[in-house]
Amino acid sequence: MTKTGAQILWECLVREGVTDVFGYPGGAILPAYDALLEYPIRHVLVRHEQGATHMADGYARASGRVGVAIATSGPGATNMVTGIATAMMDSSPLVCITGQVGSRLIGSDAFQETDITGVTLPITKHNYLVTSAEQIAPAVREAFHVARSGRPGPVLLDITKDAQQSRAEFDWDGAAPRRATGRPLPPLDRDAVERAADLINAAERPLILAGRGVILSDAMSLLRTFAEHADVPVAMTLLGIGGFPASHPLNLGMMGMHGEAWVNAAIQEADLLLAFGMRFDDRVTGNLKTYAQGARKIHIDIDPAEIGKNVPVDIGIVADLATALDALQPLVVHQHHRPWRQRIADEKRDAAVRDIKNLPDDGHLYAAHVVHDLWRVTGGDAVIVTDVGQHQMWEAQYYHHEQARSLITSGGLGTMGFALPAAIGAKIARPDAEVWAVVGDGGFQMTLAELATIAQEQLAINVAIINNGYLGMVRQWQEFFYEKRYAATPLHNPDFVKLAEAYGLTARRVSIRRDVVPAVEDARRQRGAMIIDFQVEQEDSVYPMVPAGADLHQMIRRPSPIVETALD
Ligand SMILES: Cc1cc2nc3c(=O)[nH]c(=O)nc-3n(C[C@H](O)[C@H](O)[C@H](O)COP(=O)(O)OP(=O)(O)OC[C@H]3O[C@@H](n4cnc5c(N)ncnc54)[C@H](O)[C@@H]3O)c2cc1C
Ligand SMILES: Cc1ncc(C[n+]2csc(CCOP(=O)(O)OP(=O)(O)O)c2C)c(N)n1
Ligand SMILES: [Mg+2]
Repeated sequence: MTKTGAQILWECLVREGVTDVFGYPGGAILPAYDALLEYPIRHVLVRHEQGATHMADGYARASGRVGVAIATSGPGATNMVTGIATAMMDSSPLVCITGQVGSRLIGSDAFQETDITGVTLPITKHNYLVTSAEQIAPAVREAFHVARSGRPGPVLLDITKDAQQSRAEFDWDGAAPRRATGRPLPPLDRDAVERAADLINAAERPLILAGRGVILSDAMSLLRTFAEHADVPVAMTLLGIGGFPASHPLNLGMMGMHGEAWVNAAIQEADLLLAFGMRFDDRVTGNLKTYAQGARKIHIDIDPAEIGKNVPVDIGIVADLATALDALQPLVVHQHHRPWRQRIADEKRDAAVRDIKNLPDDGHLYAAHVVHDLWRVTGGDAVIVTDVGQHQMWEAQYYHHEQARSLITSGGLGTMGFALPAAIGAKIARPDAEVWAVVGDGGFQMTLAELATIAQEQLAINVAIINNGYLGMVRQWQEFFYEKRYAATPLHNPDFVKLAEAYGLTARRVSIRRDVVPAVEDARRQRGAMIIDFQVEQEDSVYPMVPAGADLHQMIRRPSPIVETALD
């Protein structure tokens, strides 16, 4: 039976298990939109195509399924670029579908023509220009395969208008991906696994560096068994948070630029680092020349390009983490590292004195208090989607995540504007989850048009705006490294409560500490969305901090005793 290319597109999406897509229509994708009405797929109409890609990304990160975004050619497609690059940096599986001008018009500067496969070449795992209806089914099937296999990532399908309109034979089975896509994984290197076990068994000060690969590999319980068996403390990257329960006695917290001081000290003192599904980002290592000089290093990663890329390692194992841990576990002896764990615990004590959440209520509202109370009230079980900046780091420090996929944040690209749309995607993927967007006053304004999407779709998403009146993270750099010359960082904000109300959403303002818990509880009781404008201390900074490129152990610590307000 023949179908139009547009029908084949949706038919394939349904068969790939797609139930929700995020998009925005226009001329070159109109045939696909027309056919959409015949298929059981929920289409979420966004307010900007960047929002569609972040929603698809939030959907993928929250659920592990492939997220789908759809847009027209030209400006619709280019508006997707930031979202695609965001997904690429954090290995998020997306299929982005764009309409393209008619195949005979390609190259003629036709209306709304952009070479989007050219534009997105470096920021997609793979992309396709599809110019006939016959090519659609094989391209869609391969796109899904590529997006979700190996190290996941975004794939773009650019489909010409005539390919959507013309008819072709639909053959699902005949369209199965044929050629081996990407480099197939080599067989597990058993010799390397044995050598790794020897190093682990001999180590006195071992440390696990758990990254996003733990979550992508679904290796949470294997990691836990391994860490307990070998008695190895676990530090996490920003994107690894949730891969190991925060309340577990072996959990140390986050490493890196804004990681915990005792974690970075432990990395510098360790005699063995076990890097599991993390890529030694520069926010994680600081100065590479002085990074963990006394430690042997074992790196397990699914992507061979990551082994030895930034940090030379003694043993590199290219494998899915779960497979590698399965093989490693029986070779590792059960042991205890009490003196090592005690050493780290001693370091922790000093940090507690400097911890702002222990400051008695002095009338000021600190962002750390807001996040800490949000964690207490939600019991650590909410899905928190953060934007980028100081609030993102305070969330990582003060919200203690027990579950994988419960922190969704843009790590590699650090895309402001990510949180609000990504929270929409997360809520649609997991309607029963409690979803909070924790956003800065700056980043919120980059994509706040999606409040209309929340209202139209009647989504019960709570939004905590950490409103410090500044592009806070940049202000902090100006304070520390540019002599407090606050060029272009103070923000004159609109009334966020009135703004949310204009979208038909419930909103309130909180500016003192004792109002935080009632506001969070109220938001949880509400049936719909709630936007809370938390007016926090304006000139607080995120501590500790490793200045970019500095040695990991040379952190700027919060001045102790803690006294730092805008009034001082
Ligand atoms: C303002 C700001 C500040 C930041 N500060 C910090 C900080 O202080 N500390 C910090 O940690 N980060 C920080 N980041 C985030 C940082 O930039 C990186 O995004 C983050 O460190 C990357 O973590 P990752 O390597 O675990 O994840 P990814 O970058 O997602 O890498 C995952 C790795 O796992 C591998 N992998 C994927 N699937 C599998 C599998 N199945 N099996 C095995 N391996 C797999 C991949 O190949 C990849 O190498 C900050 C970001 C921002 C925006
Ligand atoms: C799209 C984009 N533009 C610029 C930046 C650089 N940047 C990183 S953090 C930050 C400030 C964020 O301010 P805000 O959203 O108010 O959050 P805060 O740091 O105050 O918590 C800026 C401008 C970025 N990460 N993303
Ligand atoms: Mg701000």
